[in-house]
Amino acid sequence: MNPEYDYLFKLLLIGDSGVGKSCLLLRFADDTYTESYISTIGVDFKIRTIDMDSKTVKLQIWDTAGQERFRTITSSYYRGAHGIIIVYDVTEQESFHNVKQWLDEIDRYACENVSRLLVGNKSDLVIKKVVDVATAQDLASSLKVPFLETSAKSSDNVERAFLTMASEIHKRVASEGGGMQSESKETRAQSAKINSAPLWLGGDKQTPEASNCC
Ligand SMILES: Nc1nc2c(ncn2[C@@H]2O[C@H](COP(=O)(O)OP(=O)(O)OP(=O)(O)O)[C@@H](O)[C@H]2O)c(=O)[nH]1
Ligand SMILES: [Mg+2]
Repeated sequence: MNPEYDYLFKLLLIGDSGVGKSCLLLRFADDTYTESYISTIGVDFKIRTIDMDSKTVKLQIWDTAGQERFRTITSSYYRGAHGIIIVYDVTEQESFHNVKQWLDEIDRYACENVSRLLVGNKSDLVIKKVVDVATAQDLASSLKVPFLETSAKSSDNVERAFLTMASEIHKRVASEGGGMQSESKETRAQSAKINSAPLWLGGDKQTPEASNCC
């Protein structure tokens, strides 16, 4: 046995369409960025392995479509997630307003002890900014959720956001006394399905079972 990692953490990115979820993942996993907007269809994922406290942590990061029509597919990924990042766009008030609805989705579909992180993306668009830091911080504090503003475009805080999430999960795992060291059969099956068909269309019977709680 020669495991490539000590921990496998499954993260999920959620939030309104166009807030920059895919760009954040692209920046974190591949250190690239594109201005062109290709809306995510269903779900996709990327992997990045990091070192944390002398441990190798494999982050399997699921990127979901923000569009309403994919909600049935995307909600089936909540339950397997150890951490969920809720993203809004600092230049779109509506996307911040909808954070509460995304949190309700987490309450409905995710594990009770899932780690959460609030992220306000597009912080580089200073002039167009309409959601101020203090308002977002107040919401995050009231929810006891860590909060960061990021820019997938400039890279600002992107690394920090994902590492904060990983660290939160690590702390929780340590306090709970273990778990997550190995990839479950279900995860492998789920990954294999996505690998063979990275872009999903709605109503597909391949939607993974939502039974395996993190
Ligand atoms: N200025 C700026 N633009 C960004 C940033 N992040 C993303 N964008 C732009 O916002 C648009 C949407 O980005 P995506 O990452 O595709 O948005 P998404 O949240 O994945 O959208 P869905 O897949 O439809 O849910 C693209 O045109 C990006 O170039 C950022 O940090 N700054
Ligand atoms: Mg996307």
